[in-house]
Amino acid sequence: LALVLSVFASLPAQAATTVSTTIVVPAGTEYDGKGQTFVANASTLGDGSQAEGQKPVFRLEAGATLKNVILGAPAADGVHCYGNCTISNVTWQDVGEDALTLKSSGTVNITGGGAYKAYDKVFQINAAGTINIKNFKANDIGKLVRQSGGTTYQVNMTLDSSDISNVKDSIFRTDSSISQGKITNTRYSNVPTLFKGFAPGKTSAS
Ligand code: ADA
Ligand code: CA
Ligand code: CA
Ligand code: CA
Repeated sequence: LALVLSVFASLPAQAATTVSTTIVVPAGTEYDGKGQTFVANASTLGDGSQAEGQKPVFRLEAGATLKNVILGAPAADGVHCYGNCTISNVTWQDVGEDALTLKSSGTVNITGGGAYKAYDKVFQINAAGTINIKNFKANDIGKLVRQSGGTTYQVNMTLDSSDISNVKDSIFRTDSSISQGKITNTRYSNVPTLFKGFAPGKTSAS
């Protein structure tokens, strides 16, 4: 057994795949990363700093699914969703400018996985829609979900059965009086504010 274990221990970890051109997941299809780690080519997609205008590592067209992916550093602008998308078991080890952006209206369902080391935002919502986050972990982040600053469309945000720690700002943040936030069955540690900017009656936590 010791010999078998030592042979496994000496195998190199699988190298990360460097993505130089955004991987497009066509409408209605599924991309299974099978647990591989992907990193951005810093000079073509972005260095994962707070500079705006970086490109995503993955672009999901309407109805696409991304699963079993690890994003390493740099992660540039992460994942962009154009309409409905499903994100399953995706881990951002070191969020870049942000982790995922809803670019056009739809529902984003995120199940499993996690996000770490986000200087500012994890999920950025740039269009009306819904984001449902379940069985997720986040640690060392600015905000978990941010509706684009100053926008007034409706975004419905839910967080369930998750574990959120070491947050600088808040879990859900909006400037829209019609957006809603709901948190259920979630553990927090060192989270100064759950909700920021919501109108009275638009939030609940249980
Ligand atoms: C900032 C910026 C927006 C948009 C957003 C994003 O909020 O003001 O214009 O670029 O980041 O999608 O990263
Ligand atoms: Ca940004
Ligand atoms: Ca980071
Ligand atoms: Ca961004």
